[in-house]
Amino acid sequence: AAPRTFAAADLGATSGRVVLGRVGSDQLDLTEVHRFANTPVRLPDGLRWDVLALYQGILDGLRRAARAADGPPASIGVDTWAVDYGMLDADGALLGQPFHYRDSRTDGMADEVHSRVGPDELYRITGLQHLPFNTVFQLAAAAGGPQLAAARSLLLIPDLLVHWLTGSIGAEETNASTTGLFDARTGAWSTGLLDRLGLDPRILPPLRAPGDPAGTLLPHVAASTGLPATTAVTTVASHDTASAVVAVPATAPDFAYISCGTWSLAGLELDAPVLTEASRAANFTNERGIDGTIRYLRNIMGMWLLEESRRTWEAQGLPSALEPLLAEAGRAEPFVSLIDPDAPEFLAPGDMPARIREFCLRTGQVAPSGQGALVRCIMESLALAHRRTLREAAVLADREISHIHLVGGGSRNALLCRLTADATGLPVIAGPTEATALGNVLVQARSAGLVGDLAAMRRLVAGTQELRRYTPGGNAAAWDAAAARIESLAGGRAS
Ligand code: LFR
Repeated sequence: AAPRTFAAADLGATSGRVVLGRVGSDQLDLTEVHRFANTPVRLPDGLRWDVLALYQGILDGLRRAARAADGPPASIGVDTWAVDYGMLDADGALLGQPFHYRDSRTDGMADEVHSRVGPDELYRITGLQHLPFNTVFQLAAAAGGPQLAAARSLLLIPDLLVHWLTGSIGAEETNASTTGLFDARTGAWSTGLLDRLGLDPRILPPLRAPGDPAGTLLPHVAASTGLPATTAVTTVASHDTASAVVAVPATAPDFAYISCGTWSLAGLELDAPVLTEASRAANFTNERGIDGTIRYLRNIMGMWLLEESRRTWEAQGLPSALEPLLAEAGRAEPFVSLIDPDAPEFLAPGDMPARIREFCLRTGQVAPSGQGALVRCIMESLALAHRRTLREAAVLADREISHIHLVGGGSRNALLCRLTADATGLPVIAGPTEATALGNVLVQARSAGLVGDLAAMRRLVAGTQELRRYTPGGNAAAWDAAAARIESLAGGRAS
């Protein structure tokens, strides 16, 4: 078949972009046509996403896509981060700007939910790791309020954007699996759970799977973008992490992946969920991938720690450019200070360098003495978290890991890739950087008949994208000692 073009709207926590992907039998090229900032806004009642600006950014991108040299895209797919949602009232109007998952209104809400459904039972149903911002906890914060009472449908962010583009209503299943309202075994909404939590099941739209059609553009969208009104919108793996995992360039079965951006999502691809008590205790998640696969992984705080540190430094008038900071970190003395990146105090926006120094002092360590030392501390601590997470995943899922695919923006960070290879003792294959957009495009291309199954999609990525290999080196005994040290500091919480 002749190559065709697909548009991916891919929104991350700090920026959004519209990317055109050209796909042929041995071709997979991406061109970014538009990039825009994603700037959350703090209102008196909490931290919100500016979802109208994000939608406008997508429309601006589509307008450019309409004029692309290779012709307009055959279809469009939308992916974003998970768990967050907008609600529509009976007239289809958006009820308030969606909350940001880092907003503190969910504090204490897990206890509220657990008093109705215990954490162990919740895990046996949903298989979801405990994160304070899971949709189920956000809804507990909304309970009793006027907006939830007026809601007729709850749409996860990508589903909301698809609704605005097409008028159609649906819940894409990879993202639905992150809500805490979805049954990990059956792959359906857990109506039993909704009942017990006092949530009206009718607000949850029918599920749709990656690859399903999601409609065509509404007439005013076609008119304002210049795209034909017949342009299809295709359901993709709308959870960005699920799209990134699609584009992991694995060609052998015994791989682990780390999707590394604002978060590091480290884990395995499985055929069936692991819902054991040990898995719950280790806080592993069973999120859905495409084609019924399970993304068995844990969230690690990721590059957020560095992004927030740089934001703080910039505000303080200190150097904040990425490359020089990483170079300085590369020269800094190893294993001076270590943190548990997943300590709860690192979740909310704020002065990350101060919080990191406090963590070190509180745990009887030296506080990092300068910017290079602090970045070194973040990078080594992330590498150790990668090691801990993947080793635990292998045990809990009873699988061998022979190599790691590190994809996403973090794959450009050579220091982190090298430290991850050294810490784990496993080769790291870094890239593609744009895994999420590639996964988005590939699922659309598959629906159009241009590429075959998941293995074929991955072969296409492996054969066309630039990858870098990091062979483990360094001092293995020093990494073992550092791993033991951080485990004792975290008091087992990070074990
Ligand atoms: C990554 C991600 C994670 C999810 C977090 C919050 O962008 O989607 O998978 O846990 O953001 O939604």
